[in-house]
Amino acid sequence: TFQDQELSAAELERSFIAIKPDGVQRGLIAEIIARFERKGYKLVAIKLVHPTKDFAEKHYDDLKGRPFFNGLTDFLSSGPVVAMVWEGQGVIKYGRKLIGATAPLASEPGTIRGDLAIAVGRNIIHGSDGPETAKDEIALWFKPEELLSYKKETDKWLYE
Ligand code: IDP
Ligand code: MG
Repeated sequence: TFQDQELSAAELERSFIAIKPDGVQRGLIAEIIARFERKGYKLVAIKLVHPTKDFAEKHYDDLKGRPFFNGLTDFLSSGPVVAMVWEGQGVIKYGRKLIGATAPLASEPGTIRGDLAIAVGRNIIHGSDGPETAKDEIALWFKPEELLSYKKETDKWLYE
């Protein structure tokens, strides 16, 4: 029924989203979280982490060999990061839309990077780019017990 509907598989889709050290230093944590929250996505895990260089290299494993890899992993491990898992229908793909293009100057206004950043190496936020990377990144950053499944009263006003 409307009152006690089960969440569908689509509504349980999850993405790994991280506010990088520049976003934390610039005081953009609340601003970024608010955009995912207002869309209707559900926060199911969050913590402040200072990643090691080794951990940053694991996170960006697919970019090993790129000329910016060393600078990128130095940067990710340069300070606290807000690591999060957001849940909801289409959150992986739509999360990338909320974030904007990799290069902030190519990001549309209205996106997080478009509104809040300039340089590609200081683009303030990370988001999983597909179901497989989402699964891998969530497993890398979080223990299973750190992910919370819960109902919100507003779920029934977000999904039909
Ligand atoms: P994404 O963060 O939009 O998924 P990726 O291609 O996965 O972009 O690259 C990961 C991160 O590496 C980017 O967010 C950006 O910070 C950095 N990066 C990507 N391309 C370049 C580049 O050409 N120069 C410097 N940094 C880059
Ligand atoms: Mg990426």
